[in-house]
Parts: sequence; C-alpha cells; structure tokens
Amino acid sequence: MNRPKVQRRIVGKYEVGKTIGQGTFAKVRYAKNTETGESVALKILDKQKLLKNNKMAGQIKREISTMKLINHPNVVRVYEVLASKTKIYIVLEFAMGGNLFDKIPKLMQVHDGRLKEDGARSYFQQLINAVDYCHSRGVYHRDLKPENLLLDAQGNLKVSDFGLSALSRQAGGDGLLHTACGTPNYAAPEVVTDQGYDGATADLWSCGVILFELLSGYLPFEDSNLMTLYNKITAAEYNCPSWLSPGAKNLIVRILDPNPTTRIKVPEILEDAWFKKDYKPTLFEEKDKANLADVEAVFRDSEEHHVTEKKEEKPTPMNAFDLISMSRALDLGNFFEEEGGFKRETRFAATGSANELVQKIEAASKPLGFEIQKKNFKMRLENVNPGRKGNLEVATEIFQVSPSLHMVEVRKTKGDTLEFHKFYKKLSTTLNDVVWKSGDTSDSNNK
Ligand code: 3AM
Repeated sequence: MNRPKVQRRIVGKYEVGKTIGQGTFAKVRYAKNTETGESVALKILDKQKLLKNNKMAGQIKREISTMKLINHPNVVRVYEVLASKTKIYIVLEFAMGGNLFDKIPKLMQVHDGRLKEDGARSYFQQLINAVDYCHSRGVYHRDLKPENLLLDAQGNLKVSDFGLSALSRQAGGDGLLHTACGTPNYAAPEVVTDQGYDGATADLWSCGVILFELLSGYLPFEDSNLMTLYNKITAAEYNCPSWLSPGAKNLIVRILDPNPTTRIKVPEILEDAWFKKDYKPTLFEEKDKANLADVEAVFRDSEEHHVTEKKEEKPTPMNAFDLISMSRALDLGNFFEEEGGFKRETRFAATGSANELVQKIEAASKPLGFEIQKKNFKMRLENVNPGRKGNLEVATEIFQVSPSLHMVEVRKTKGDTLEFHKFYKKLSTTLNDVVWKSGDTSDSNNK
C-alpha cells in the first residue's frame, strides 16, 4: 500500500495519537503511556495564555491540585500535569465510551408504549454523586454540558473538566461564563445575568437541564436569538413533554427554579422519590495524598521540569491484510455501536480509483454546505453552518490497498457527534455502490 512513513509524536513518556476533539480552551488528543501501555487523554493548552493572568493561573493551579486528589468513579481522573516550552499538558483518564449524549436515541427508546426513564435516572444519579463530591471538596464545575459528560468502557458516567472552568472563562476573555458554542443553554439564570453566583446551585441548575434533555431528547431552553434565550432561562420558561412521568416532572421543576435560593439542594435531591428509585450510592476509596510537585513546577514555569517533545519517524503499522480485516469489521452497518451510541470515526473498504472516491465524497459533502480542502488523498470538510456544538469538521483519508481497492477513513475532528452521524448517513448513501461489503466476489474485490 502506498503509505509512506508516519511520524510518532512523543511528549515525555506519552506517545501522542489522534485529536479526539477541540474543546473550548484546549485541544484533546489521545495518547498512550509508553511505560504502562495505558490510554490517556491529553488536554493541550497554550502556556502563554494560561499563565498570563496571575489571578486566573492561581485559581486554576488550586483547582487542578484538588482534582489530582479526587478519585471518584464518576469524575475523570487528573493523572498529572506537564509543561513544555510553549504548552501545558493535562494528562487525564481516557473515557473510551464516548459522549453520554450520543446515547440519547437509545435512552429515548419506548418500551411497551412507555418511555423508560431508568437509563436516564441512572446517569443522573451518577452525575449528582460526582457533582456533590467535587462540591464537598470546594471545586465547582460552572460549565456542565454534554461535552463534559463522558462514559468509560463499562458505560459508567465520567464528568470531565471539573475545576477547569476558569480556563474557559479565560479563553472567553470577558470574565463571563463562556461556552464552546456560545449558546449558554445549560447555564443558570443567575449566571447568564452575571449576578455573581454560587457555584453549587448553578451547577445543579445545569444538572436539571441535562436531566431534562436525557429524558426528552431536546433542550428545555433554546432560541437562535441570544436575548430571547436569556429571557427564557431567567423565566424558567420550558415545556415538558407529555410523556414524562409526574415524578420526573416534579424533580425537574424543583431543579429548574430560577431563584437560586429556593432551588432544590443535593440533600433534598437524594430524598426525592423519583431520584431514589434503584439508587446505589457510589462506593470508592478516598485518596488522602497526591504528589503535587508537577503542578507546582508547571505553574512556576520551571524550565528544568520541561517535558521533551519529539517527533520520530516510524514505518506504517498496518499492512493490507490488517486493513482488509479492519474494513470487514467496520463496514457501514457497524457504524452504529451496539449500545446505540455513535462512533466518531469509521473506515470502510471501497472499490474504484482513489480519484473517483474523492469526487464522490466531494459530491456528497458540497450540497450539505461543507467547504472542502484537499491534499493528496486527504480531505478536510468543514460545515460553515454552525450546529449545536459549533461547526462540524470531518477529515477523510483514502489509503490504497490495491489499484482498485481502497480504505476510506472518515473521522469527526470537531463538532457534534449526532450531526456527524447525520452527515455520515448521507455520505454512505452516496457511496453505497462502491462500498466493498464482506462476501463481495466481484473481480475487483479479489485483486
Ligand atoms: O466533541 P466530542 O464531544 O465528541 O468528549 C470530548 C469531546 O468530544 C473529548 O474531547 C472533545 C473535546 O472536549 N474528551 C475530552 N476529555 C476526554 C477524555 N478524558 C475526551 N474523550 C475521552 N477521554
């Protein structure tokens, strides 16, 4: 196959892989600890931006230090913090189950004509546990939203970015709460009106919005006009779907109380009848010590502690046989994960020339509003119409297996997974006639 050498990027003891996503203030990349083989997520920040504001840097340092001490099963672990000359790397537990919100279609499945609320309740119980625990340690999230709600391989909820909200406020530059997509759908009334607010009650409001969305499949407060959206939030003006159980509705009403002083608190949530069903409090061991020398060194900007960053050439790790077997396993039908979630990348084998495939991808993407950049057989597709989480960006790459058989990789690099999924469905319809399906016996597939 015509794949030249690929580069290995190394940061300290981590081998850095693909970009998982672009958050509000940082790029997130997959990485592997070369000593233990463990997968991690690297949050990569611009050092200059992070350290330029002393007050912010002090708060971020305190919160990262606290997060290093937190060992809660529903909170993404912070393993360590590294700095190079220009960057700061936060090494995080890798949540390999993707984003909770990609599970909404599954949660919304109706059984015997009734919506099952148990799935949503179980995630909500884990969310409340995580939030309550961090609050008890003096760390507030202040920016709870779907992209921070991840799942591990077992499907347990993992809340990410606890204690890092100061970073997004800094990225916003205005001192106000700043969200990735610029739409504060999850923010409490006292936050959007910038009244000065209590982190704990504001976080609970966001949990209420999340619960509403998990149960109904749509946001309680949404409007393309920011002022109208603010008005809806401050008036707590929303419509519950008729199918919600009275218990769920009642809890949502108590959480989405625009007055932070009368809004329900965690102890009352724990006593709520709807919440309590099948509730098992999370069991875990507390860590009483963590080595904070790395955090100290990063925030002192100590040069002697700078981690080395290097690039190494390495031969391609895959051969044609690997590719074909991967393609069999990852054909179009398998784009959907069994649990009803959606993957952020997929590959499939396709017949025809690489140029033909590029043209087909282009033909499928252009009418959907994508701007296309091409380089050799790599393409970057950017949708200029912002979606729920900003612009959708997709990278595709075509690898040659034989002159008439190729592997096409389609990967979301930015934006909402559900939107990516919609795009992928359209793309797969256009490409259907060239997709190589296992069991095909045409000549070109056997070459
Ligand atoms: O854009 P999406 O939602 O697909 O889920 C996070 C988000 O992906 C992912 O990086 C993107 C930008 O925040 N992410 C963040 N931390 C992660 C972690 N610890 C993570 N994915 C896995 N493990």
